Amino acid sequence: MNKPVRQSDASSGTVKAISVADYIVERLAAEGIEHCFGVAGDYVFPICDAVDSSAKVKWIGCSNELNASYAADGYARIRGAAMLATTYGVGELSAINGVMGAKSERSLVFHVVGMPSYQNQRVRKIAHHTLGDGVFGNFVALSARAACCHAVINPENCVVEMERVIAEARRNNQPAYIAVPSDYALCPVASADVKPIVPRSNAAALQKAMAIIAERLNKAKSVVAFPAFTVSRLGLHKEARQAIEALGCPFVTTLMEKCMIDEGHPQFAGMYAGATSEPKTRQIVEGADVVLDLGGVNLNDITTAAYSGRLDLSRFITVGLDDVRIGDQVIANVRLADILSELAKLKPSSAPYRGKPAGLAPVDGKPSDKITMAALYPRYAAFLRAGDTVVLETGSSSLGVTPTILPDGVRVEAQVLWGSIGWATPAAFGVALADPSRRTILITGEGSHQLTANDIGAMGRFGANVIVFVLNNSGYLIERALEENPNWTYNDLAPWNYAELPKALGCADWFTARVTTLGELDDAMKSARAGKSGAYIEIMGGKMDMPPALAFAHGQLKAMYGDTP
Ligand SMILES: Cc1ncc(C[n+]2csc(CCOP(=O)(O)OP(=O)(O)O)c2C)c(N)n1
Ligand SMILES: [Mg+2]
Repeated sequence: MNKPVRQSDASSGTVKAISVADYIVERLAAEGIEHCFGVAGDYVFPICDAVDSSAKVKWIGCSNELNASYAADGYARIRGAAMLATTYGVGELSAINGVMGAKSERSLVFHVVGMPSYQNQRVRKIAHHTLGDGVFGNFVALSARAACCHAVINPENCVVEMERVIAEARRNNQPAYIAVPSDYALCPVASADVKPIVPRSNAAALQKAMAIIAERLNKAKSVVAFPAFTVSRLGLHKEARQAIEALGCPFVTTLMEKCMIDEGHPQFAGMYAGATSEPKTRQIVEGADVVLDLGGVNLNDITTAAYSGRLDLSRFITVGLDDVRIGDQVIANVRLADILSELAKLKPSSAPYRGKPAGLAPVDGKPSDKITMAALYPRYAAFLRAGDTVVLETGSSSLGVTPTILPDGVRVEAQVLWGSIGWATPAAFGVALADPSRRTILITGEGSHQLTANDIGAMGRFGANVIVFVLNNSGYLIERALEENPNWTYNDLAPWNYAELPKALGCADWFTARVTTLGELDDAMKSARAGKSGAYIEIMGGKMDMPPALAFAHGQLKAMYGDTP
């Protein structure tokens, strides 16, 4: 693959080397990428042309680069990697929030940016999309910080640099930034004899790590497994489940790992969220002799319900993507996938844990009742089924859905740590394109949706048949709850007619509804499920009607933000 493929030019009968731009697209296609999200621009035309003429990668134009970066993040979570193409300065800077979010949440986005030509850079021409100072490195420095590695490509370094950044991005499962001057992009790529670098464990380090882990597990009176969101990003769901089944111990998840392993699994001991956990779950985690952290769980303010848990980190065995940490001892050069497969070979020392899987919450309320949050969340659980992928937005909805037990076979994606509102709408688009065999369900608040709703149009254009639920509760409810005073005007919004957006944005065949009663909601859910095209349901909720987890946070403001000094 790395030997530049030769293309024959039928008209002249000659054989010429593939261009840098074509090589980059081909090489990324070999990483399993079939779509490129982006916005065109002159400096990036060679990359756009290479995508448009590629038989392997399809151009997916988004309304803006921020949306494209979120869509690429969603795609990468399902496919393992995504491609994002933006133009110099103005384009790449708009994408930075989304790329940085992918870095934070460990999602592998290849961000390819077209730069002004080498010739113009060399003579410091004053060019558009610059500060007018003849300096061309300003934005490379910024975009590179949003990635875990970067390369500025020329025809000679292209083959080697692509292997380096691909390997490094895979090692960290984080974005790579690839900048290409527009004239270099059209040059023939120089061949180089390199092979893809696949990150592997060092055999001796793996053996050492496993010996220490096995000893700790054998001595422990109680073990709990904590599979982390990184397991999902690396597509290691099955391997993590097999490891946990071999160990026989209970496992818990935080809301970042919602449904990563079925919640109906007999070893599932509930969702851990500090003091808001079920008492039994809390006891299993906080009382465990060993907490086996598989992938590096992120114990932040959201996942620990305002740091309300009592976790003793000295009892943690943390298996990272590349190392294992036990107390102060670190064993480097071991890969998570290899540890999981070694753990799957262990034998449980006692009978496996068997929890009582909690059933779905009952669906209550009369058809004529107004929609309350107490009635809404069990309805989502009843609506969802195996084969659905739910994309959850930051806001009251995510705090309502995550504590609700969902059916087996449902996958959930949320941007809990980075928490940039507007993410979920384009991310759902990327998720839907990444795996059309599953149904993608977007659950968002209307305030978040206002940031990126324009790419509902792209969903329609590219046939992504997402079912969209928009909770319209007259503003930023989560923010109202996170303050003493819920009535600050900055938490109010322009009152859009959300249910009319799909039509205005070109989704002519979508089912749309605005629902105010439970009966209307139930009917709309049935119609959305029955249809093959996309669907868009605007749910009218109460201005201060919030799920219990948010009400809890409202009482914990000092713990979350610190006291007034
Ligand atoms: C990019 C960005 N800007 C601002 C915020 C702060 N913020 C967090 S949640 C939120 C409001 C969400 O409101 P909505 O989507 O309507 O959900 P609700 O809580 O009302 O259900 C805001 C503004 C953020 N997280 N990200
Ligand atoms: Mg709202």
